Amino acid sequence: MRILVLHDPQTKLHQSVELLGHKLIPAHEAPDRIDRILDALKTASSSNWEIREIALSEDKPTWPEIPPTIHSPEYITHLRTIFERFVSDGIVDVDDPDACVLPECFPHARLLEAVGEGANAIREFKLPRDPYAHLGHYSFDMSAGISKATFRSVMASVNLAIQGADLLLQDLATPSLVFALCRPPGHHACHSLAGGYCYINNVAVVTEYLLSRLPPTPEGSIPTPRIAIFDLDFHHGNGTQAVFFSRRSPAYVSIHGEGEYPYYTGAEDEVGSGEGKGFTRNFPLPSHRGSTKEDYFRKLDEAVRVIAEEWRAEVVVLSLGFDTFNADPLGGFDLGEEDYTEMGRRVRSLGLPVLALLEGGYHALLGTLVVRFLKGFDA
Ligand code: SP5
Ligand code: ZN
Repeated sequence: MRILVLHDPQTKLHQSVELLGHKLIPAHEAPDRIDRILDALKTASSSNWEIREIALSEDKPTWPEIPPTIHSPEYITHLRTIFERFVSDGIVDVDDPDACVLPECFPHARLLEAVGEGANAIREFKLPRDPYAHLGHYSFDMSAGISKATFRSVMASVNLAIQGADLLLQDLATPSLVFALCRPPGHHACHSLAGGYCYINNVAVVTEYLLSRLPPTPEGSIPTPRIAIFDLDFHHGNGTQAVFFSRRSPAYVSIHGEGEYPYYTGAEDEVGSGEGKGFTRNFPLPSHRGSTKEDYFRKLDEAVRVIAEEWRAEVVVLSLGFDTFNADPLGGFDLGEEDYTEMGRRVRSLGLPVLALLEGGYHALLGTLVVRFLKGFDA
């Protein structure tokens, strides 16, 4: 079994803050997450996996292309320029290492009630001139602040995913796992919205990339290569679901905390639309002591069955979050350290090439959980 772990130190440049309850704190999604994982992998020093450093080039024209089906060009421009705009407008001091700009007003759908039929008929919010408003225009919560280095880390993160895809494509016949230590994560990011620590939807971008490079599948009712996105983060991947909701490939399946962040998506009756109907599946599960590990593994088996038997997927893209751990500060099912070995084993049982991208996971034992998962995958 070939297991490759990819990382880029530039993913650690980004640092943000978040509002948790009544406090503005350094974001749980912090740079040391990557070091925790690398340290644990090196300590475990198995000969079964190779750790490879990838460097996003200084040469910006070589940075990954983001398909307009996944993110709008104006949204990408916003991510790239908004911090500098705050600096050039004299709002932020360029030498302040902690400077991180956050939204303060969101274009909520019900605001249209105040402007009557005219605006309702247009059904869109025009981008305001004031840069303060841009952050709210392009985010759905306050957990995706932008600092000087954010865009560089965001590009390094999606670049890791693309490099991972290239490595997987080099040898599709050999069962293998490529795990890109993406940071920031991606699965909450929508077409023109950041949120939940996410800016670019890494999984969505890399899935489009894989689809454009895999040979077409001749047989079956789904004409494109069959990719399944398997979202194992504790939180529902609202962004990934949204961008692929009306498509058959990729199909999307998620197991996530019921009634948890991002609160408004991920119900069982969200199953896709149009020709994509039946190619989105959601398995919400009560968090912590509201469900047992047996409940979790039943859902996991059902999701594995859907991927293998209903969709007959050929490649799996894994949104791999570790905030399902019972002691995670932002999530948690009834899962202990040892359960990640079993999780890895069951994903491995699909017998398919897997490209895994890091999503959440905020406990100090993050590195241990990753090692356990890889050991299970390798077993
Ligand atoms: C990628 C990812 O995992 N993003 C998650 C962002 C979650 N941010 C909001 C967290 C709200 C937590 N609710 C309190 C739970 C206390 N047990
Ligand atoms: Zn999460």
